[in-house]
Amino acid sequence: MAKSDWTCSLSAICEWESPDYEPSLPVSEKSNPLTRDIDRASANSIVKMLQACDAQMFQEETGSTYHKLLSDQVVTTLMEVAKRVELVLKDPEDSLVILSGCGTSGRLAFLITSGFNRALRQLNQSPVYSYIIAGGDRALLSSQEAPEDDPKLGMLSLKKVCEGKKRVLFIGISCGLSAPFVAGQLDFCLQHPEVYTPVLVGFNPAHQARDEPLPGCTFTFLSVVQRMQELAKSHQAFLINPAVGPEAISGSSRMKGGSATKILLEVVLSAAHAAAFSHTPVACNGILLHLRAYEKTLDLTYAQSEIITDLVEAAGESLRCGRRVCYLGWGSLALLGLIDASECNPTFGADFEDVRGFVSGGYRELNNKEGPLTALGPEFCIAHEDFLHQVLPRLTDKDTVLLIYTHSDDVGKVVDLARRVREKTANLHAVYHQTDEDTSAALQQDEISRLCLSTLKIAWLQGASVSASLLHMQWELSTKLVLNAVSTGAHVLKGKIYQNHMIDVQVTNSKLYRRATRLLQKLSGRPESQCEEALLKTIYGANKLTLDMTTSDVITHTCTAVTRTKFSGSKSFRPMCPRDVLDVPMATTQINGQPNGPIAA
Ligand code: S6P
Repeated sequence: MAKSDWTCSLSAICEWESPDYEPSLPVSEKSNPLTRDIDRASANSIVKMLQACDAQMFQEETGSTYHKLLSDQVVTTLMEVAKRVELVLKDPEDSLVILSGCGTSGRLAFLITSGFNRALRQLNQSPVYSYIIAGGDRALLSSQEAPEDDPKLGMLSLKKVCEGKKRVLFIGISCGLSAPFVAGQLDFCLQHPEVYTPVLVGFNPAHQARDEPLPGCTFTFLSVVQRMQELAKSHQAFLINPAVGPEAISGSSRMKGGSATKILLEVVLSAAHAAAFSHTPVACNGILLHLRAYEKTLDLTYAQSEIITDLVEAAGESLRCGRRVCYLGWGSLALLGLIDASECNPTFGADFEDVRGFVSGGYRELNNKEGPLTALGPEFCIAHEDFLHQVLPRLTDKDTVLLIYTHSDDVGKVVDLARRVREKTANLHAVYHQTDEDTSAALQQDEISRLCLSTLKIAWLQGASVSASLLHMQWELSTKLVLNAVSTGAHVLKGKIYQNHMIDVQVTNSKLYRRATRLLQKLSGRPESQCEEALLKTIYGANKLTLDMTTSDVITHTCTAVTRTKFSGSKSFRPMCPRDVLDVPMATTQINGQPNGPIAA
């Protein structure tokens, strides 16, 4: 990066912390000054911007209003929560640790609980972790944004999972401190302190929690947080809410929000396991070392930014010409592929076939509560066999395929699949993690590299200080960063982002409804009431709004929005383009001058 660019980005790194920067928005909804021009950037610059945004997760506290990931206050709370988990691990009878969330937060709850239950089984201990995702298991693989708005559903699903339990540590994840589903669960915990200890994970300061009334409830997310703050003084509730800076794509909490969730909860659960099973008491130093290991993960991953750029370019080209990107993965890395792919619909208005993930072993490997979901439709066919039957026959060089694996997977199987894909497309790439000492699969790896157009190989040091489980968690984070970059970068190149805002979004819950109204305001400069009116006209497909429409609540609006499809009649939804709803020319010089082309027809 040229020196002048650095100077510019260094000020941009901290700009969002100024009290004058988008003051009405919580951190999780602010637009990141680093990515203001991401829509006009080359693949190479996109990757650099994502790297700079991710690095903000580990920015030191500057004495500003924001606590950061490495702040004393955050580390202390992580230790306290780890000790609570340790108690459950030592006396698991009638106890549970529950991780719950909506969208990406629920998917990460699943990923993390699966990994730590597996670790318990390996130690011949019974599993104590359970996950809840709004909308049930289908939400692990597809966009289900509406259940997020239902506090009662959250409460009922928590009650159901905890039937008969005497002690529950409940960890609610809501990156924006905003999901009513999670607020309902936390409220329930606060009403039953004899059983439940609530923990909230999110990435806004407490006062920025959402204060919108919830239908049928006397509480808001903010009021729940305030009650928790009171109880936190006596360690009866815990708040883990460092600021990690605005997302690269405004509000896209699947990115840093998801990564930071994974980091924080793995740090907590790992410390608890070490204390319960390896005589290593929970200590500040251990927590900090683990956090720093994740910081190194970012460095090691982005050290490969040239190859990540190649992947973004290849995937972007596929999407631009209406073709697809496939992730073929093994083990938990494959799950990160499924998660990344599932997020492309709510973020970019993508069709499920645009970016699709497949896992070796299918639902057997996934081991989700509700079992195989294939009956729900092709979107839920996730095994490599499904790929071979449904996708492979139609693959061409215009499709991009990524193999995602580590040296501890069955590399022979990776070679077999690579050969079969190579017969149909040369556009094959590998994302591969290996320890520096391991050479066992060297020959097979050479063969894969020969078959692939590019190989992103990350070699990790496995010294005495790095356990196998830490290494695996680092591989997962690294894979998440690479896949987030590929899918985000590719959709940016396709023209699905305006400045750094999502513009092809279906307004399927109240958070998205509010965000859409704000975006219209920002881009048109018109008053809020006029923008909301324009949005409603689009939702109801009406030139004139009836009294019924204007007096309905937001949930009714979003339920109607769910039924709307794109006017083009294409498989996916119509871009929520401000030009369509306001009928005013947007900053057209910027849009039309882009290499990415116009944002909406
Ligand atoms: C965000 C993703 C969404 C969120 C969900 C929960 O990129 O598309 O599905 O994960 O809305 O958000 P939160 O703030 O409660 O974690």
